[in-house]
Amino acid sequence: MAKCGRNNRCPSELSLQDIQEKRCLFLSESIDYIRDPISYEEFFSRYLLPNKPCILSPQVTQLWKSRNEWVTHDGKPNFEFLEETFGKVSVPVAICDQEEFCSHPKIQKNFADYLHYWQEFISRDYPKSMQCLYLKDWHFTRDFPDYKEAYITPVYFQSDWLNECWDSEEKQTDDYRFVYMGPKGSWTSFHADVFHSYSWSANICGQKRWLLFPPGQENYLRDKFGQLPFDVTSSDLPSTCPDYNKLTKQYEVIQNPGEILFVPSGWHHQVWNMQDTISINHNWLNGCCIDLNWKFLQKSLGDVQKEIFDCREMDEWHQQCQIILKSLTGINYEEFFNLCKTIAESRFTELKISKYTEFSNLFKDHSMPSSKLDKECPTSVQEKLLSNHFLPIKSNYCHQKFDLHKLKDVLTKMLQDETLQIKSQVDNFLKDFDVLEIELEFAKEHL
Ligand SMILES: O=C(O)CCC(=O)C(=O)O
Ligand SMILES: [Fe+2]
Repeated sequence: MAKCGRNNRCPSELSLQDIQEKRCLFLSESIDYIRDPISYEEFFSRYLLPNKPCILSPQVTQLWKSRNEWVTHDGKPNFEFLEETFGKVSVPVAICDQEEFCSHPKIQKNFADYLHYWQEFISRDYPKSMQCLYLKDWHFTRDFPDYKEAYITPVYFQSDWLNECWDSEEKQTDDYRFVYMGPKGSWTSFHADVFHSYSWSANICGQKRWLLFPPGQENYLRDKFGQLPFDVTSSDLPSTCPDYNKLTKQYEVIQNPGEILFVPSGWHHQVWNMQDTISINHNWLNGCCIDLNWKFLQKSLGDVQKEIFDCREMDEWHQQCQIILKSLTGINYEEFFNLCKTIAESRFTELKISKYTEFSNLFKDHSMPSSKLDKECPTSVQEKLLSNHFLPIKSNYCHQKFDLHKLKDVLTKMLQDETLQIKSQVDNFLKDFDVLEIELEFAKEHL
C-alpha cells in the first residue's frame, strides 16, 4: 500500500464486503514462498487483507545482528555469546513433557542455567530421562533495550497497533515482542494466537515444523464437549472428535534458518522444533484484521456469558464477565476500546502534522503523472509526497486514512453490541471522531 497505483483502489476505499470476499478467494493448495522482497502494497493486498499465510525467504533477515551474533558458523546456537551477553536475567520456560490446561506448564529460570541445561541435553543426545524445556515468550527487547537492532521488524509487519500502543505508554510495562529458544523436540501445543492477533516468526537458527489450520477448521477438531485438542497429531482424535472426517484443510510448513512465517488471524497452529532452534516473533494486529479481533472478542464474551448464565442476577454480572473475558483472551472490551482510541488519536495527530489538507487534492487522482506533479506542486510538497510513497506505514497518508476508516467501522460495530457497558465512552469518542474529521476536512468521500 505504499502508493495507490493506477489500477489499484486505495485500500481505505475497500468496503468490508470487499475484504470479506478477498478472504474467501484465496485458499490455494500450498503456502506462498516469497523469494525476492515484494512491495508493501503487494504484501498488503496479497496476504494481510486476505488473511493468508506466507513465508519470506532468508534475504529479509540476513543482516540482522541476531543472525550473526547468536549463531555459530555451523548454524548452531552460540551458547558462549548468549550466556556472556544475556545470562543474568530470569526467563519463562515451558515443560514440554507435561500438560496443564491444554498447554505446557511454565516456570521461571535464570537464562544462564537454562543454557547449561540445553547444552547438557544436547551432549547426552536429548534423553527421555531429562525434561524437555522450551524457553518461550521471553520479552527480550524489554529486558535488553540497550542491545540495539538484534533484528529489524520487516516493513510488512510494521503497522502494529499492539506494540504501538504499549510503546506510547509512559511507563512501557509490556509488549508483544518475544524470543523463543528450544532444543530439538521442544514444541508448542495447538492454539490460535492471543485475541486472534497475527504473528510473525523468524528463525534465527534451526528448523521448525508447523501445522496450520484455516479459521473454522479447528471446529472439526473439537471433542464432544467442544474442547480443542492439546496435540493435534494425537492418534485419539479420529475417535474422540465427532466431526473429524470433515477436516479438509491443513498446511504443513517446514521453516528453515532465516525464514519468516506470517501466521494470519485466527489460524490455529501447532509447532515443533526439528533442531535446536532460536526464533523471534511478534504478535500484532492492525486495520486489516481489527474486525476479526472484535468478532473474536464478541464470541468469547458470548461463551463466558453462557458459562455463568446461572449467576446473571448477581450484582456486577457484566463486570464479572469482562474479568473472565480478560483472563481467557488477554483483553476486555474497555481495553479493546482504549487500543482503538489510542491509535485513532495518534492517526489524527499524524494527519494534522503532515498538514494533510494542504495537499490532499493531489491524491484525488492517484495516478497523477509526475510531469503534472512537477508543474502543480512546489518542491517541498513533492518531497513529502514522494517520501509518502516510500514510507508505507504510519507516516503514509493513505495508511492513516485506511486505519481511521477501519477504526470508525469497528467502533461503530462496538456501539451496536447490546452488552456494551461503556456505551457513552464509545459514543462520545465517535462524536469526537466526526469533529476531527471535519476539522481535517476529511470529507466522507475520502474515507
Ligand atoms: O515457535 C513456536 O514454538 C510457537 C510460535 C507461535 O505459536 C507463533 O509464532 O504464533
Ligand atoms: Fe502462535
